[in-house]
Amino acid sequence: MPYLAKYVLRGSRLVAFYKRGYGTASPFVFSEEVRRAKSEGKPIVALESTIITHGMPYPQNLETAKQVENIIRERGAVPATVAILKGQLSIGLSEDELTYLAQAKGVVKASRRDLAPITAGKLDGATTVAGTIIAAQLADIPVFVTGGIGGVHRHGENTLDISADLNELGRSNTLVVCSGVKSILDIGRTLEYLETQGVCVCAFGESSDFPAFYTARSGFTAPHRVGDAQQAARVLHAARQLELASGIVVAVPVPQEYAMDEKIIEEAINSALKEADRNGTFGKEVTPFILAAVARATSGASLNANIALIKNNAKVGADIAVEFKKLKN
Ligand code: PSU
Ligand code: MN
Repeated sequence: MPYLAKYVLRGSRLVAFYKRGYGTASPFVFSEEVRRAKSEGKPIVALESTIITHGMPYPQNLETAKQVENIIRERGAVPATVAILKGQLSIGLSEDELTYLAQAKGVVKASRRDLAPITAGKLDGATTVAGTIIAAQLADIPVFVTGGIGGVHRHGENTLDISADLNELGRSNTLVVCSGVKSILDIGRTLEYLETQGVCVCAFGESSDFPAFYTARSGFTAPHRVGDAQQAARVLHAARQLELASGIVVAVPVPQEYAMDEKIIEEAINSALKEADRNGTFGKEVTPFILAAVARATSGASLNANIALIKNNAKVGADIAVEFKKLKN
């Protein structure tokens, strides 16, 4: 159920005061650009920040973050990168804030369980898919773009290493555009878990194949398919009318020219997983460790694929946000 909020300008930041909920102060601030977009009723696209701090090295992380934001603007929507800065949940970052985050040391990877301690401790936090969905829900931003979502890890049936992204998707009405899940994860079990959570998974485009991030096909078929942004927006609209309160994944395959060779990526992932095992890497460190090891093993080719797919996802997400706005009016 939406909060009833009264917005007040505090400096250059817009602060909301709630009539319901805990206390009266808003749990988040908008950037000036996002505040204006909100008041003008423009489409907004949420973006995560773990991909900046833990998913890509500097300076590619900063360049990509800025390019992704610009792609969204060019297509008629407004980007809202989410992060926690000195304990303040921030929806929309200035260029200075993005630059700071891309180089800052000690930024905490922020999933649902981490949000309160980061806020209370006035720390910097980079929101994961789960953390960003929570912010998008608070600020009523229906569309969110990222590269890949977390999932059930290989051997997750024993380790129980299952990303909180999946549960968050299950309890939010956000539409997340991504390129599927990486084959560092157990894709079959991830899809099963999403089904249990009631998440509507749609392949985007001509094919029903569920993409595997670096490659267009995972060998699994998505339960649904949307041909274009308008169709995706219609699914989002219908889900809201039905008050499902469970999320939607729109899985967009990596552009063909940047797709990686399946054998090469599989070998790189297998050796990265063994390295992680030898080092005793576990918990929240696993995903960032494997991403970096795979980038090293493929001499940066995986990073190029990652950059290409997130830019393409930004186009799709912006188009969905624009189409969804038309349906709402
Ligand atoms: N997959 C990627 N790049 C990423 C992540 C996943 O290809 O940067 C990040 C996202 O922020 C995602 C998080 O929400 O990792 C999942 O981490 P975990 O498995 O610890 O929940
Ligand atoms: Mn995990």
